[in-house]
Amino acid sequence: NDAIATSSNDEDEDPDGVLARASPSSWAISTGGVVVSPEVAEALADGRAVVALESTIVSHGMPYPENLAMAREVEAIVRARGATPATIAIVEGVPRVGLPDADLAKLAELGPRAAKVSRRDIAACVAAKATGATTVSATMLFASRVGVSVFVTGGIGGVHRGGENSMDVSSDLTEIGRTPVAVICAGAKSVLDIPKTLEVLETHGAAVVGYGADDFPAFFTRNSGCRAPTRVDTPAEAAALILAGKRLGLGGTVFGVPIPEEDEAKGGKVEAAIGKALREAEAKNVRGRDVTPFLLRRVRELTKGASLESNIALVKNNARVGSEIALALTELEK
Ligand code: PSU
Ligand code: MN
Repeated sequence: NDAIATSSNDEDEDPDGVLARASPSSWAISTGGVVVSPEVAEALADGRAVVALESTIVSHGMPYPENLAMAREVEAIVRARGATPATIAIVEGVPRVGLPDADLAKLAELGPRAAKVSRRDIAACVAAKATGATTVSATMLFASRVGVSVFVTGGIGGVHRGGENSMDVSSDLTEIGRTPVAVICAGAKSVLDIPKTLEVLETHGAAVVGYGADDFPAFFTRNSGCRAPTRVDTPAEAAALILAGKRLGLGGTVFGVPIPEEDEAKGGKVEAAIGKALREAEAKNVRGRDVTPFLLRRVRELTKGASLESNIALVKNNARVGSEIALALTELEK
């Protein structure tokens, strides 16, 4: 990969001193100031499968210590399938692709005290030398910069209910339209307006695919009542679609993988919690980037942790599917 120059500790190669801050010593660095771990850099150089992972799901999406256990398990699932995990975050102002475990643990412990960084917030976080967890949009951007094409997470952001008035539309949607990375997720939560989310994805030219499903899934439930425009059923089919988009210079793709049946939220319990959480957010006037973390936390509390179990189960499932898709893509790109 031409974008990545392997580091030596030569001062001329590192005029900004990024490498000096980026211990351990043998880091590789891309031209854009994005630091790639040696494990990920080697996998990319060898044309092996790499799976990007986000960090806002760790800091803001789940409580400590379940968040750390989930992040480590997901990395282990990716490795067990023969791919290389690349967790992405900004650590003391340095965007990192492939996070040392100590940094992952620190982000998990910081939780919502870490900055939540979407595309909009990247420059400010880097300039302040701050530590921030990357959302789907910022994670896609850094993955794409270093040549990682497949990214696994839980759910994407979308158009919030009432978004036609508040204009609260996640930057995840515009990012999927413009950045050539495949996002493997369980769809969008019904805290969001799913039909409007699909409309905005279309507006931005984002490819939307049901994976083994006709519907675009609704995170806790397998069906949203909204059909995905495309369906694939195998990793090879998914990889062929990703490759076609890459070759034509198109934007990204979102694959909606339904939550496994045995982990699906049952009996309307989560739906009731979502309704209550939405009313509370309205009453408390929660706005902007605080909305999604607030809703996730309240749904978890109101379901007494049942939503957290489903959430962890679906992320692990996405890691298995995403690894298979990444492996299939490397086969096609050989
Ligand atoms: N949905 C989840 N879990 C999450 C998020 C969304 O089920 O952790 C996070 C992701 O990082 C996503 C971000 O990119 O929230 C979207 O935030 P916003 O709605 O503020 O754009
Ligand atoms: Mn928002």
